[in-house]
Amino acid sequence: MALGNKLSSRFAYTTQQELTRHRRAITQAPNHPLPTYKLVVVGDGGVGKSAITIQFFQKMFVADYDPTIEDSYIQHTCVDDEFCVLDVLDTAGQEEFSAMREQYMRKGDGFMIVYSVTDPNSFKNVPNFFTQILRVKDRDEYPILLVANKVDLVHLRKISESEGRAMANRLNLPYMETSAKDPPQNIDGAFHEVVRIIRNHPKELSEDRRRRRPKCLIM
Ligand SMILES: Nc1nc2c(ncn2[C@@H]2O[C@H](COP(=O)(O)OP(=O)(O)OP(=O)(O)O)[C@@H](O)[C@H]2O)c(=O)[nH]1
Ligand SMILES: [Mg+2]
Repeated sequence: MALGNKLSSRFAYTTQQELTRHRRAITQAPNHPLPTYKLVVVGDGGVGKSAITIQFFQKMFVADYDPTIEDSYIQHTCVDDEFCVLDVLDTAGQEEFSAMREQYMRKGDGFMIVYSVTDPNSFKNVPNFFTQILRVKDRDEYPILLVANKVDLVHLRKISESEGRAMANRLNLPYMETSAKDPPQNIDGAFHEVVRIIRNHPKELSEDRRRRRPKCLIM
């Protein structure tokens, strides 16, 4: 038992060190060739933002509901034969944390607006998230994917695919249906699609990157 504890703490320490080194390597090396995409997952509380994110990063379904304050995940990934670093921010949907929204919206290169097909209120709130992102970014369009989650709950479904697509058309957004429950549906597909959408918006991305890059002062 004692040995087991010792071993696990040593391994945890080694893993933490490796993780820190790894994070530095992928986020701080100035000439690192891999592009980093910051994705922000937004939407009402309980729609499945954390379940989607954890299914993508850890390949497991979290059945319990534990409201998020803010969690972030980072990982190399390959989209259409090109490697990149995905840095995903899983945000709080609960109203009590809504004051933090503008702050995390400023950080995103691309967004997923998630609603649950079993929750009409979360669907009604989609335009609010959409307009808030555009306002914070001061743009009239931005890389955003509309995600209709929990499509496995066929008998509890209240928002049909055609209603979802009509909303996406109205806001001029691409649309995907997902389920985070095993077997997952379209989870990798949704994250990869946001990367594609960002890649197709080179101007927005390069402007944001330029703003974040430290300036070099020549004396
Ligand atoms: N059947 C089913 N349940 C899901 C799915 N996605 C999430 N859930 C469940 O819905 C509940 C809420 O999911 P979360 O991922 O915690 O929701 P959230 O959007 O992160 O909520 P906040 O952190 O409060 O904003 C949990 O019990 C999940 O297991 C899904 O695709 N299908
Ligand atoms: Mg959550």
